Amino acid sequence: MKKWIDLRSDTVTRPTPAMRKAMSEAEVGDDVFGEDPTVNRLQERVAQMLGKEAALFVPSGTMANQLAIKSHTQPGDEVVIEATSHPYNFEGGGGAVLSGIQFHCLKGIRGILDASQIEEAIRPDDHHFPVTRLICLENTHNRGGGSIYPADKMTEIYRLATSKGLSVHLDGARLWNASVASGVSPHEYGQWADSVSVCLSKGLGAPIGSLVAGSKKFVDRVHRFRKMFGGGMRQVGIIAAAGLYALDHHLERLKEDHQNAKRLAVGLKELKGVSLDPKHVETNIVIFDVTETGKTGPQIAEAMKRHGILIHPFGKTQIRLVTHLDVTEEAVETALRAFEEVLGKK
Ligand code: TLP
Repeated sequence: MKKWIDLRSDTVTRPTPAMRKAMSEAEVGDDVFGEDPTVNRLQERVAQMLGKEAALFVPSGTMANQLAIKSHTQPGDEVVIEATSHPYNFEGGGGAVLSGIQFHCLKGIRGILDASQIEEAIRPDDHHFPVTRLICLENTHNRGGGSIYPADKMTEIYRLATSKGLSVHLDGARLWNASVASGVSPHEYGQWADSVSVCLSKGLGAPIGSLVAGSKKFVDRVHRFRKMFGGGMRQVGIIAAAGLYALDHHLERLKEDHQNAKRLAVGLKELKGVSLDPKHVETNIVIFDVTETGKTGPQIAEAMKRHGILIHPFGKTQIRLVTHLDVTEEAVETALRAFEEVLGKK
């Protein structure tokens, strides 16, 4: 099998031999009956890490977000969200189909919103308008280039939500990256949201799995909808074990991914037609503009593939690179040399 350097996403990691061993040794039971001890351990651990009463294991980040939206809202409600967010753009229109909600999109700076923008978007109490019910935030922000939500902004938004009787859901698919990079603990981030979804299958390197955390009452509602959406799984401790292993062994190392992303950004900046500011690279995602290279994103991706490197074009003008467990420092240097051959130096 060809050994690619795969920078398309941090979802492409393969479980390490030690992770596979932990999976094969997992104690399991029927989780639909609540009898899988490994799943229960993972749920308790993540709830505790996020400072929440409970957490529920679900198959994907998309299901985690959609369950949270469903559990917070009624059909016809409005959900305030950033225009480039994952739930609005990359979840197949699930908000409309599964919850019957409409999104009210606001343009952020690299995905980050300000409380004042949200305040303006909250609908007045008038029968003409939909009811504003929920605010969704994303930390780190994927399309924003792995940007970190500043703690003071999250505090302000949560204060605003509380004063207006709204709930806040945090899409924390990469909250681990935000936490390791900022030094703000998942517990602290958890205080500024009523519900939090986290993923084990991205930077942490587990093959499958996300969790939704919140109050006991909220998670009970999520549980009911998980059944309805067909997300109840049986001897799933075999997967939860990978998540527990990842929390023990792969959390602190995220710093290496952040250093590698920074190195990529600094190197790319020197290449012809590339436009990016390395100081915007805060975690493991690098997004850059290629308009001035004279080539499109897909053309560059094709050329890089010939060098054994996989990258993700965002339309014609942008490229996203994501560092992860399976991308070494050496692989970063190899990728930079290939980019230099494809694009040339400034
Ligand atoms: N993001 C994937 C793609 O869907 C774009 C990726 O490669 O980055 N929230 C955020 C912020 C995400 O980035 C993702 C996955 C999800 C939710 C959904 O997670 P999954 O893929 O487990 O459904």
